[in-house]
Amino acid sequence: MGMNLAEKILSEHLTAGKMIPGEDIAIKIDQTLTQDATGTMAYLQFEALGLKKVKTELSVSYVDHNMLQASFENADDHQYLQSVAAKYGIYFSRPGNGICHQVHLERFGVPGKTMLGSDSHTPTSGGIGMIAIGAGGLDVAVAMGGGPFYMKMPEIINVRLTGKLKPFVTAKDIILEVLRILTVKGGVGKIIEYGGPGVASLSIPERATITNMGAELGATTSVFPTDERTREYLSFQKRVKAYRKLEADPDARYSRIVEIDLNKLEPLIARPHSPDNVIEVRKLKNVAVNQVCVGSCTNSSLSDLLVTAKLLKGKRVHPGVSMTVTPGSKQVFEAIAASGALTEIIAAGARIIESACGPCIGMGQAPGSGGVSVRSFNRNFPGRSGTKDANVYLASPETCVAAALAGKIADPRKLGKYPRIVLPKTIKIDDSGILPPSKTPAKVEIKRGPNIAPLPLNKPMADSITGEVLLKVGDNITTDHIMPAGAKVLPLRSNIPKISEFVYYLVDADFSKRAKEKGGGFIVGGDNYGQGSSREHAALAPMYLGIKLVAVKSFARIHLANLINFGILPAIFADPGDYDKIGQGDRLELPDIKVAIAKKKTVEVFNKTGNQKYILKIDHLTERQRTIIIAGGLLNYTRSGGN
Ligand code: MIC
Ligand code: SF4
Repeated sequence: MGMNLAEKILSEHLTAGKMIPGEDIAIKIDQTLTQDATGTMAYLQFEALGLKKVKTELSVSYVDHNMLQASFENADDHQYLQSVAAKYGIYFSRPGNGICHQVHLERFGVPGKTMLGSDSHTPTSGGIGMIAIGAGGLDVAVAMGGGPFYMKMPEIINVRLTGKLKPFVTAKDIILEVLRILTVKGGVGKIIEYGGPGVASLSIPERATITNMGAELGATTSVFPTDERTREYLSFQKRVKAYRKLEADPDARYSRIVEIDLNKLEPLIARPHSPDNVIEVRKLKNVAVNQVCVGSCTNSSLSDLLVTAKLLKGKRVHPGVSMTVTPGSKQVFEAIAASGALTEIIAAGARIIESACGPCIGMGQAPGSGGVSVRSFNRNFPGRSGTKDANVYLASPETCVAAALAGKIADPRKLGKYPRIVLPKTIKIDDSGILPPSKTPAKVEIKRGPNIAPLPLNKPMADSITGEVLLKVGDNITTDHIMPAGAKVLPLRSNIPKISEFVYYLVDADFSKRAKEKGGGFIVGGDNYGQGSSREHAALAPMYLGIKLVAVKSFARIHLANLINFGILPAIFADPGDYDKIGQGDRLELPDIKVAIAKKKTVEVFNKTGNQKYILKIDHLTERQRTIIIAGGLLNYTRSGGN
């Protein structure tokens, strides 16, 4: 029987287990990527491993998130990251060089390789045929140390593309359609493998837009086959040697096939506050818009910005709209400057932002109160823009421009003839924004500013635990709810005691105070708990506050792994109906929990307040994960000789 593409790449990297969906496997990791907001923790953890050098083929440390330097914290962290990279054999992409995923695709992605990145949009490089997976910083630190990455073998879903996109219908509309079909939890435990005759018509940046937003499906990763378009892209990047032809065998099998006829697609838009809340743009009438943002790791490639410029050319942004444009990388920035496209964007009245995540993560450009923002980004979770009551819509750059010009959500097909974009034949390749590691690492001193607080460690699991339900939340809780980002909180990423004050603060401003007063406790949640980002701070900071158990109906993949890594027991209601019986403030008792974690498939919970008993499942935990939780997290486990 033939293999699909994901199986082929995974089998080349398999170090343990059988590739049967749901079975535990371990894979060798060739490349790692970190960004600054998760990187400081990842490198503190790497340092704690006591190694001289990374053991991967390639590791890159990017600075793209914490770019506003309103005070000393971010600049201090950048210096720390630069010195760590120089010392431990890691390439360092300087602030200003671009958004990690865009730069990685351009300069480092290699078809057929595996990558682990401390950012949930790491699968962007799946556009070039990599198996690129997002994970918590600690997992990435372990991978840099040469350790394999453990996961459950995902099911492989095939999205079969046929036909060709019509003018003004884009790659963004393809992934929005996939989100409409599969929803934000439809990809959990799955790899999305694209195929079919429609693939050939998509450029690499277009494929990367699609694999990037596979993160919004909750998927482990997404991957495209490679072909002549891949070769062209690599040759454009003067890296044609990295090309390798990769495709599924003709008789490959998939757990499900989703067919999308590109001819039938039309411009789509995700409404507040979820990327799967998708509707046709034409159906939204009279939605006035205050802000439009083009950029982010999902839509900031050269062609995205060239089309933005062409559509804006000679026109003016509506007086009621503030429009921002963010080039994804220094390469894109220089190219739009050289071609004159930048001038057209500026002339139309858009505001230009440096190559970074920027508004996507609430690092500036928060909309006004109650504001409507249309963005070419990938997430529109509540509060993420920096404004609690803002309404964020997600759409293609083309739809963004239509909104910017009309002052309201508008069908881009009304903009006239689709402009012809001609990419330059060659592009200036200048890697001066990427610093190679030092040739004399022994001489490099690590620079640690006062913003970097020591890493807190958890205690081993007690024999029995009691505590209060400190918070009860609903379905699809995102890590942006648990550990908000934004310009105020992000600079505290290297300081767990300080950042822990913001846990759940947009949901319940007293949460952190209450957790401290009660000496920790439990969290109860619904389905798809912890979707969204890879930030391990959403587990690490609750751990610091004494959270011992998170009981939910189901988990998102990366957050589940992060809870385990920090020694918090992630348990699932055996009877989802029990969720309704538990109330916030209830006192729970989990007797003999340590023995149960070590040996059983379930744990018993006694609700002292409601006088009830519930059963929580823990059979999703592997033996290794159980030992990690009992040890009080992966760092304790590794220190005591576990691997
Ligand atoms: C995001 O898009 O939410 C982030 C910010 O890039 C996160 C990482 C982080 O929180 O630092 C992600 O996607 O993993
Ligand atoms: Fe940055 Fe936004 Fe991409 Fe996250 S989703 S890496 S914040 S651009």
